Amino acid sequence: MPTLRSSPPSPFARKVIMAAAVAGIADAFTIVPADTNDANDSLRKQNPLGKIPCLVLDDGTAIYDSRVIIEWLDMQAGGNVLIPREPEARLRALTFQALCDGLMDAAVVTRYEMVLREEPMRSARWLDQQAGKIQRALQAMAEQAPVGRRDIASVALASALGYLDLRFEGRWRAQYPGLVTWLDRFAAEVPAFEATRVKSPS
Ligand SMILES: N[C@@H](CCC(=O)N[C@@H](CS)C(=O)NCC(=O)O)C(=O)O
Repeated sequence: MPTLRSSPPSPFARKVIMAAAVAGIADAFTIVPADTNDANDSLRKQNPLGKIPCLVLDDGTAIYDSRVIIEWLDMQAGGNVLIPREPEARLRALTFQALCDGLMDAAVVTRYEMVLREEPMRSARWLDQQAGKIQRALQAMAEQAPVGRRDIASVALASALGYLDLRFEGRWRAQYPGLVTWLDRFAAEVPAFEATRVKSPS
């Protein structure tokens, strides 16, 4: 049985776990927790970048990053499930996923800067640059939020907004009521969203 090296707060891991559920193949892998800060964790042998999520197949082949794991899931589900086959829809969904991943990247490095560096060591310029990415991405998400079928675009959007709720106290909500409505609907339709929500963040 393939294993997913992962950790609950990771928005990229959550995206993969929700995508498996949306594709109807939640049992495609079992989850094996990984500690990205532990040099002795086998994760660094599986993924030289030491990042999660990382999917390890039965023959030991490691698949990363999350976008490639999504490709794998789509193949397992028979194709055209998470990633539309029709070229225009495919590029739109993948670009939207890149937008959501980019927001998550900016939010994750902001979190690292705040947690790992003492206040005087933090770079206000760097943090501003990340905040700008998050703001512009939210604006684009509000304008282009996916409608209709649940594919990687909607799963990625739910992961991104969920991470802002987890680490940034949901401050996005006041400015983007349309996205709040969108996320409420996603949560109602996709039980994996609530099932993967971190209840008591550390
Ligand atoms: N592009 C990667 C990003 C993954 C990522 O940034 N994962 C974070 C956790 S959310 C991580 O492993 N950080 C540990 C590190 O960078 O050493 C993906 O899509 O999987």
